[in-house]
Amino acid sequence: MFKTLKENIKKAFFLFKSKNVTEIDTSIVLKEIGKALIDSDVNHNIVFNLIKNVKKKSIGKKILDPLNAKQVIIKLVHDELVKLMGGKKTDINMSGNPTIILICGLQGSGKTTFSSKLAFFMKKKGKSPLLVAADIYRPAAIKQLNDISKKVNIPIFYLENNKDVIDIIDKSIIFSSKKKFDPIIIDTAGRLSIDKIMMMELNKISINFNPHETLLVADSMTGQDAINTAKLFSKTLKFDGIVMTKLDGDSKAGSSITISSIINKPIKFISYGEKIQDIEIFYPDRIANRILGMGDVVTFVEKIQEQFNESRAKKIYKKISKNQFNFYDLLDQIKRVEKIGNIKHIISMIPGMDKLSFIDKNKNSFKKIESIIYSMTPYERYNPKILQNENRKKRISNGSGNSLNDINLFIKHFNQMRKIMKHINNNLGRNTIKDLLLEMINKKNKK
Ligand SMILES: Nc1nc2c(ncn2[C@@H]2O[C@H](COP(=O)(O)OP(=O)(O)OP(=O)(O)O)[C@@H](O)[C@H]2O)c(=O)[nH]1
Ligand SMILES: [Mg+2]
Repeated sequence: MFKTLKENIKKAFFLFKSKNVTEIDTSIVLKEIGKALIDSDVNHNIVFNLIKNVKKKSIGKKILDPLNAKQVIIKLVHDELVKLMGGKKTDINMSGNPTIILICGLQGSGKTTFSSKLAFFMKKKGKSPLLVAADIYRPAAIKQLNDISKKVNIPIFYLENNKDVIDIIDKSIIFSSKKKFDPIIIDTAGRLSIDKIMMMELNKISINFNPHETLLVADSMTGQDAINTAKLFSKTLKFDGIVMTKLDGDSKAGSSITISSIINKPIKFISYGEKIQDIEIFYPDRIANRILGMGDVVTFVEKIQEQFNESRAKKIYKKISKNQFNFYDLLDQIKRVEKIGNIKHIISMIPGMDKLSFIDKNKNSFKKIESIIYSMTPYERYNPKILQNENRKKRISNGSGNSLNDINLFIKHFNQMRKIMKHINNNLGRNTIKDLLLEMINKKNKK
């Protein structure tokens, strides 16, 4: 997610070379950041304003050396990005009894996939969702929804030969009242472009059932087109929020940064892969952290928490913030992450983790790292520092079947990862990982 943008922003910071950073150096770096944003399909005017604001705010800030300059600029760009992405996360309205959620969007934007993901997401939160197949045009639509939902045991309502959407939805509501399903997620038909028939149908559904939440699904891979489509939709249909899909496709991801400020509607969810669990609530500040290479430890830990117990997750927060993360912890996380799926995505959430070139992102496996850690003694796993010793490294190399060079690289990257985690925790101000971690720990303690 945002891979190219992230890499280009990272490269921009390498331009802070000289020991004494000048205003010209800052301008050069900001220009490159601007280019990176434009390359990812963020609109020129928005980039221009963002850079202008950052420049203005950087004047008078004590910028001494490259490291300090990078921190200042990251913080300022972070704040601008968060603002652009709508500031805070916006919840969906679940106040109905049952709640009706209408999913709409262009053909192929990812409505059916998202509807199932959302149902799965709700189920994990303890709800009993019902999926309604309201795409009456594409013959395979019911089967598609059925196939996905069967795998995860989510009920689906459909009337095979019925071509009256209003009647189908009406009956699905009666059905769900009897069976106590809540929420009802309605997957509608899409069109290649916005046309009268589709908009009339959606409006008819909207007027008849007054959904508690109407979500527009936008394909992030279509870049500016996603924004234009959302603009047109907003002219004829009342919707409450946007879902950006296919964020795993890297190009043009910039549309997700700007769409909500242009349309004036919040992004509520993002979807980023073929797996049913590849869905997240949209948190602007966490996404800004990821774009700026600060990772997103909070979402990472939440993902782990979904799978495992809370006290374990809390321990990890504390270890990261105290710089006590060791090889045991890394191994433990790897085991858990492997079960969660989408390794590439998970890696992007952990600051510095992408540095671990050992991770075989395509095969979804951390086998090499695991073999190295398994060849360490318990004492070594708890005390990463003692692995400076050559004899220990040679023993691990022989034991794990990896070259000494591999062992050295792994240890180097592990130390870099710890340093980055520590650096992030120590050096950045509000709205950063440290605050989020503390906030979450406090919230959990209060419960
Ligand atoms: N990589 C990736 N593919 C996705 C994602 N969401 C959907 N897709 C794929 O995009 C294609 C279209 O997705 P659908 O969910 O069928 O889209 P739709 O909007 O329901 O399409 P229509 O019903 O034809 O209008 C399918 O091949 C999905 O597997 C995503 O987040 N990432
Ligand atoms: Mg569909």
